[in-house]
Amino acid sequence: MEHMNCKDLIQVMQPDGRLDESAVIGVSGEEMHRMYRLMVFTRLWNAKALSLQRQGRMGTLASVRGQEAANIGMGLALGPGDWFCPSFREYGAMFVRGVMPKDLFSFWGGDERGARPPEGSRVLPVCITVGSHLCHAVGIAWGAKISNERIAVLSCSGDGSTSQGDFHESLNFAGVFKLPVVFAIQNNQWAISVPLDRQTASETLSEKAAAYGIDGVRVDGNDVLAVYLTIKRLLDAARSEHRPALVEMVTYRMDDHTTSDDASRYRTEEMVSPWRSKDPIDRMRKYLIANRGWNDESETNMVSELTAQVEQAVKDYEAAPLPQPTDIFNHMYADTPWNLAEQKEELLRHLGRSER
Ligand SMILES: Cc1ncc(C[n+]2csc(CCOP(=O)(O)OP(=O)(O)O)c2C)c(N)n1
Ligand SMILES: [Mg+2]
Repeated sequence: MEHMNCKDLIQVMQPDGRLDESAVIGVSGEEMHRMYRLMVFTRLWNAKALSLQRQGRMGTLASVRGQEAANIGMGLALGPGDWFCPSFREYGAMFVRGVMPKDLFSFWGGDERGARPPEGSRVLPVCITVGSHLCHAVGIAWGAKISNERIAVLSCSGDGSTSQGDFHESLNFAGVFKLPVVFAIQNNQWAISVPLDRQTASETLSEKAAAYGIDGVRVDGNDVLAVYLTIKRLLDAARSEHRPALVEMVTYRMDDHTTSDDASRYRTEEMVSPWRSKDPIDRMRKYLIANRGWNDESETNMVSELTAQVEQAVKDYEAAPLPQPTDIFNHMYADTPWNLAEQKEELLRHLGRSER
């Protein structure tokens, strides 16, 4: 792996479930089952969230279907003291890190309280502003280096983020100051309706690392083991040698950009169908069936157990008292400026007259 060209694709499990066992020494069967379980949970949570949105029980959602391996591989690769800086399509990684499934329903339900990762989880809130959190990741990494804290920071953003100034500034700064940060890119081939070939003229995203003097690695993003092993290695190097890196995870966005989008207006079934056979969950299931004693019964039991967990999260989300309309004035400033205070008062008066 060490001597690979940054454009080469790292893969350890093929789409049919065949595994290069020599590449995964040190990963136990139990860990593989856990990876599979977490990917399935993420898919079930996502399907439920889409359904809630369609029923008017939740707001907009950016579906993660097809990207579960990239999510879970990242989440599991993090060390206990490391920070994770997500954008908006990383629920699986956030769950691994301790973010509650009910809280992400709340977040996409427009409730501010769902935006707060648990204390100590070392996860930043969902970041909708494309690429801006890469600067935060760099800031955390710089702080850790200055205070001699032996941790690494992992950011995750999309292929679209690589066209943002923030991406350039962050990678440049990390390279110059030799910061313990790994920039993971979920290259799902689309930024809403913009395909990758309109995003960049580079052959790969990983090769962009060369411009910043940092390591660039390209990995099969639908291969959970490859993602996990690669990012773990990069985070170890970031932590112990202050060696920043860029890792491109090659995957595919199987659904619309969000529930507000209709991808059939800009992409055809012929474009999507080759990716169906590369599904990250089917791949792991095939391997587990052939090699680790997985069967229909274990599958059924696991799915019903995980479905019950998702249903419980829906109950908890819907049982929470509704947020107040005046919440829109909170959380922005430590001290509310006079004009916002006035507007809040006005809204309260209005609510007093009409709805309450
Ligand atoms: C700074 C900024 N510009 C534009 C948008 C609108 N927007 C939301 S998601 C998105 C595309 C992001 O594509 P990519 O980075 O590939 O991530 P993906 O959605 O594919 O996961 C855009 C343009 C935004 N949220 N922030
Ligand atoms: Mg994208």
